[in-house]
Amino acid sequence: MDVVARDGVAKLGAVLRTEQIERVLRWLEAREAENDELVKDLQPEFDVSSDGRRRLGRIRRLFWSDPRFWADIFERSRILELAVDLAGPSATLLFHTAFMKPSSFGSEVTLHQDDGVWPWDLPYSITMWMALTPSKVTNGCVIGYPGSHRNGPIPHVLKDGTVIDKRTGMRPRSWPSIPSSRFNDTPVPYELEPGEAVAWHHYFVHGSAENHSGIDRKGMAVVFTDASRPGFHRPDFDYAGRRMEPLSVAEIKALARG
Ligand SMILES: O=C(O)CCC(=O)C(=O)O
Repeated sequence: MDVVARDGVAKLGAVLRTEQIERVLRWLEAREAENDELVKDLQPEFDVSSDGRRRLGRIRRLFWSDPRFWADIFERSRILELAVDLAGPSATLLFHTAFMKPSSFGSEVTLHQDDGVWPWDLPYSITMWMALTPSKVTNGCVIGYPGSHRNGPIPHVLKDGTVIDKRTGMRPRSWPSIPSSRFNDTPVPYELEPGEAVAWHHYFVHGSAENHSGIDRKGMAVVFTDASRPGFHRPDFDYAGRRMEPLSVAEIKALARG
């Protein structure tokens, strides 16, 4: 897609239908209701309020935890068609993560390039982020800097200022990020209605603010890589040391057909 090549980011319009959004929200609510032992496999991160209330902030590996459910959602929505449009016919699913940002105490996602927080080099990848609730400035929508992908990788640092070198194997205790002082202007907000999506390049600098509103801001991100690019090496293990199972669009369609 030309806009992603030019700006590093593009709004995609509606990707999920109302019925699909409702099914996905129910699936996520079921995970929220599960005990820690069941949800552990989804590598959860929690947000905690000042008075000690705890809610899911992020869960990973959604597709691989329930392939038939997700293959059906992907095939009946515009996800697969857009993946091929944006990453080419060799589009391969690497990650599927829900970002739950609960009302009142949903935490910030600090500025980063997706490439900067991945422990591998992927020659070309795109992230498609889909809103499951209204996603607005008031409840912490995705924000970013159009054009920030043009100069390639930017050094990422940990909270203590340590610069991350992904080639030495990255398992940082805190999430690496790009200091906001690097930018003179304020980031652009990407406000979305439920079902709408925004896609970005792996060098696009983005993040999101805390959610102090009374409305949850739920969204999910899928990352597709172009497995046909020279230099592509299939990643073996994810952040948690778990074996990865990248899936081509054809494999996802086959799963949907059962
Ligand atoms: O959901 C968010 O607030 C941020 C998502 C994000 O940074 C990502 O998908 O890389």
